[in-house]
Amino acid sequence: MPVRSPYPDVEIPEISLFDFLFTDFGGRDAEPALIDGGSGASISFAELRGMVEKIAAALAERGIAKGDVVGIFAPNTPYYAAVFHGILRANAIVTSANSLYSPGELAHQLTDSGAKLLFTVSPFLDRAAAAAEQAGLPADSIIVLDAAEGYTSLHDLWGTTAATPAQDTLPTDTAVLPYSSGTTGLAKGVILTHRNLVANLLQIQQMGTVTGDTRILAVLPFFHIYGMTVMMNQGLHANATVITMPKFDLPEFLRIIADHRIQRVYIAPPVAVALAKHPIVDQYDLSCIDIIFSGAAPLDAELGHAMGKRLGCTVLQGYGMTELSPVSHCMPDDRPDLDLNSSGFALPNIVCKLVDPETGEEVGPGGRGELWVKGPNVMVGYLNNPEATAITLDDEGYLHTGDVAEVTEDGVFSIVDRVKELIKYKGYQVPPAELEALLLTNPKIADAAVIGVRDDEGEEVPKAFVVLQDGVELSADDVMAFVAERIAPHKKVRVVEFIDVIPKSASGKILRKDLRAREAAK
Ligand code: AYL
Repeated sequence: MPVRSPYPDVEIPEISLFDFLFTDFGGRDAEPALIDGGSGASISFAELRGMVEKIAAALAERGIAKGDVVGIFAPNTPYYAAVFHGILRANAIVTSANSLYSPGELAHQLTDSGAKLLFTVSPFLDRAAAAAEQAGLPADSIIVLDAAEGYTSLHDLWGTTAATPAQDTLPTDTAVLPYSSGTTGLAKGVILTHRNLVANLLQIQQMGTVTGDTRILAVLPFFHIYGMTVMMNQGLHANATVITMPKFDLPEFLRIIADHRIQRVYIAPPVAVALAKHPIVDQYDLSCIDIIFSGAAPLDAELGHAMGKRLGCTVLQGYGMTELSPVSHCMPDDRPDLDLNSSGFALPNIVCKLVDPETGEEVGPGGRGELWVKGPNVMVGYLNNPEATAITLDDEGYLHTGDVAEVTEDGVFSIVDRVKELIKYKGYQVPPAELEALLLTNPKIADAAVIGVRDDEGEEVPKAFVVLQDGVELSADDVMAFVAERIAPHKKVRVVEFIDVIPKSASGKILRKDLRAREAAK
């Protein structure tokens, strides 16, 4: 029997994300919507709406129209939100790129998504310009949020006299194309509609207590769906204040929490290690924190409890996936008593199945199975990739997550394993297929396979099994350096083992299971 959310369904209004977020600020029009944690500069809700409309007008003036894709390659700042919603207000689509991307990785996303323009910041210009060139975009298709000689800046856009275009967006139109490798293969554009994003905000709202008085820290990046939905858009929806940080730095993170009296901090598990253990934490007054919410990778309950005890706050865990807009399960604010190893209940409007990956049979409470999720937050599919869509979404509308879960009689879900090939390093996706393809471009490497293994601290890290060509010499360090030079730092290969042959099935598929068994036997 499918497991339904224990919460009553919420009604999803048939409106655009702009109308959902920018129609009524609950009287908080002049209050800060976003504050730059570093400088303290803030943008009010009314100012943000004005910027969004200006950016939409300027984009329309440049020929951006309904269905066009515009990239954002930038760290978290208040302007990120202005650009993001400006693009949507122009009836266009946002593709958000990882700030750590190399030019090659960014070029792939720009080409694959068909982006016509790219917003970035001057410190990223070298990579952005190289990527734009590789993707065949003209140099004047780059707009910088700050300022750079020879480039159009956001400041220039404020000068537009063009009218804001009519809103021509349907709830079923694509809003964003974040990239995810899903259960297999390379990173793909995940088609999330306005309705998907509006639905997930309403579903999340039922679980939490975020109000206009809440100050949320946004250190997790807005380019990733966690930061985008749970920090940026949830903050706007609740008329709360979002304090942005461009990148994680422990002392600055602690200072911003203390100075801005942050009540709600969203993290991925590696931050919990620092908060539970690092001595510097004691130097700051963090009594303002009510809730720390962890997602994106499994949180160790013992570590979570240690962090909660040290900071005197509630610790909650949630589960999600880019393809789910992203949250499908979480511990609600009023149930910190739930097992912290769990990811809580299914959100409203969600139905789940647990399915034994071997037999295809549904399993009930007490059993383990692959988690299948159905609900209004489930993606439409992968961009230009019907094959990947077909293996992920079934005819009944269930998304096959590739994660293995258990559920209690009370409907509390715990993620206990993964059957997909994806590796998560510090909460970020590392697609093994991408590393394997990259390794094979080295002429000294005959074959390669990559799986996730645990390092001494229990962190999941990519390990490469490498078969060398006959008679060549290549050290493990050489292999790691070869990869590191070509990709974002979170995708680095961190362990290398040379091997005679990669185990493969008759059809040539890498038998990752055998490699995992080989690791386990060590
Ligand atoms: P993606 N426990 C175990 N694994 C998890 C968890 C968790 N709590 N959360 C996410 N994952 C893994 O697309 C899992 O393998 O989205 C899942 O398929 O980068 C994969 O990460 C998805 O990776 C929130 C808000 C979680 C956001 C998110 C994370 C979205 C990460 C909970 O409340």
